[in-house]
Amino acid sequence: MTRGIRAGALASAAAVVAALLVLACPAASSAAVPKPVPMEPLGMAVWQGMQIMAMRSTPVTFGVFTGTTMQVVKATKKDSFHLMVRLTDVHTKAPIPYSSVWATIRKGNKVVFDERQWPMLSAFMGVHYGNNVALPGPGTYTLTLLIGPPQVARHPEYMHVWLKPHRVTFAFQWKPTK
Ligand SMILES: [Cu+2]
Repeated sequence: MTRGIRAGALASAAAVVAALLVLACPAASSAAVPKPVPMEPLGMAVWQGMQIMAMRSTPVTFGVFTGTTMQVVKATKKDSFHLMVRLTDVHTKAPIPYSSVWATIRKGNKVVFDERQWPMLSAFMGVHYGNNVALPGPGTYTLTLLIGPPQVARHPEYMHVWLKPHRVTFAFQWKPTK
């Protein structure tokens, strides 16, 4: 276990160096990189060393690439926010890809949103699972996230964790901005 953590610390240090390199690279600061979007946390939980962080930002237009075509999903006036779920290793802070995230939002007992979160790339956000969400109005909601086990080959340190689907629920407030 100690070995895994030490290796994790090394990976983390390497990630910091890589991030600094990206920041120092002039190409990375071109107009193609979007401006940071203000984000608000909706909830956070830890599952077997995986941090599950739900956040929202203003709705965004995104593209879903199928391998041959780019399907553009436009942000509409009906959208309340862009829901982002970030899965990271609590020890190394490395993002965890190859998982699946399903989001269900309820107002009381009524389901108002029930959709897959797309595995998503963002220059500002990094690897996350996201989708735009339209809520019926202001109020208190509950967000349930169903996190699927990453279906991928794993190095030994990840062979005994995240083997069954895991559900977390957060309560949050929504008040539309005018
Ligand atoms: Cu996103």
